Amino acid sequence: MTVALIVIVVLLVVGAVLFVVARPKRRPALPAPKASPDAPAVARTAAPPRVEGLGARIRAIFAGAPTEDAWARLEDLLIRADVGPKAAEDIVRQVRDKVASGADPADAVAQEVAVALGGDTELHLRPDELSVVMVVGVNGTGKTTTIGKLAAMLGRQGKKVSLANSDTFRAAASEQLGVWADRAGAHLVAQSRGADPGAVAYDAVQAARARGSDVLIVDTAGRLHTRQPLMDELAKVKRVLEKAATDVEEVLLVLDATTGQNGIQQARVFTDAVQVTGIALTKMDGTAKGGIVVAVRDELGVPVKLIGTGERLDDLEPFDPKAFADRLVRA
Ligand SMILES: Nc1nc2c(ncn2[C@@H]2O[C@H](COP(=O)(O)OP(=O)(O)O)[C@@H](O)[C@H]2O)c(=O)[nH]1
Ligand SMILES: [Mg+2]
Repeated sequence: MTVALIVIVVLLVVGAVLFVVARPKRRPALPAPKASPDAPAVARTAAPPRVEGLGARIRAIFAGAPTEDAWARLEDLLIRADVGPKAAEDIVRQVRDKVASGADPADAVAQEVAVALGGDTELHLRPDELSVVMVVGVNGTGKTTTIGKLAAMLGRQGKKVSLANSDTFRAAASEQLGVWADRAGAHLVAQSRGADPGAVAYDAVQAARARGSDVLIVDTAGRLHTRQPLMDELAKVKRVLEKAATDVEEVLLVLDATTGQNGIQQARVFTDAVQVTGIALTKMDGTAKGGIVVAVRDELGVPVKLIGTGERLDDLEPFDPKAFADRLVRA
C-alpha cells in the first residue's frame, strides 16, 4: 500500500517536471538574425528549417557579383521563408531586373514583397450606419480571439461594437465570445444553444441596431469534418445578414500562420463559399516565417488586413505591407 503510494507520488513529480520542461516557448514574430550567412541551400523537406534573418542571408548571397547560383539560392531562401513557389519565382524575376539596373538586392526584395502584398488592406466600415463583419475559418485558427481583439481595436476608435455567435452548435463557443465581449467592452447578442444559425444572425442585426451599435461582428462555425454542410451554412448566414442589414461590409477569413501551405489549401473552400474580403493572419508570434503572408496574398488573391501577434487584447495590428516587407527583409 505505502509502496504503491510512493510510486504514485514519484510518477506525479516526474510528470510535473516533464510538463514544465517540455512546454513550448513563445517566439517573437520576426526574431533578430542568427547569422550563418553561407548555410547551404538545403533540400526542401516536409518540415523545413525556420528561416531567420532573411535580410542578412540575402546580403550574404549577393556579397559578390550576382551569379545564376545566387539567384537560385535567393528563390530557395524565399520558398523556405514560406513565400510560396509561385510568388518566389515572380519576386526573383522582378528583383533580377532591378539589380541589373543597379538596385541593392535586399532593397529590391523588400520592394517586390511590398508590391506582392499591396492592394487594399484597409477594413471598410460604413461611417453612417451599422456595419456587419462576418468572420469565418477553420476551428482553432483564432476566430473568436481575433473577434475579441478586433472589437477592442474598434472600441479604441470610439465605435460601439456588438458581437454575435452563429456557431450555435457548441455551447462553449458562446461563453468564450462572452468573455471576449466583456474584455473588449463590447455588447454580446445572446442566443440559445441549438438555434438556427441564420435566425441568430437575423436577430443579431436587429439587436445591434436596437442598441445603436456601429459594428456587428458575427462569429461562425468552423468544423471541417462536415465540410459541405458547413459551407452551405456559412453561405446561408451571409445571405441572411445581407438581407437583415444593408450589406455585409467585410467577410474576414482567419488563417493560422503556423499551418503554412496546408492552411492555405484549407482556406480555399471558404474563399469559394463566401466571398472573402480580407484575411486575418493569426499566430504570427508563433512563426519565424513571415513569408507566409506573401503566399496567402498570392495564392488566395485576397488582401491580408489584420495580423494577430498573441493572445492578449491588444495583440492585433492593421496590416501595413511596406512596413511588413521592410521588417521581413531587414531582419
Ligand atoms: N499565440 C497566439 N495564439 C493565438 C492567436 N490567436 C488565437 N490564438 C490562440 O489560438 C487558440 C484558438 O483560438 P480561438 O479563437 O478559440 O479559435 P477559433 O476556434 O477559430 O475560434 C486559442 O488558444 C487562442 O488563444 C495569436 O495571434 N497568437
Ligand atoms: Mg471560436
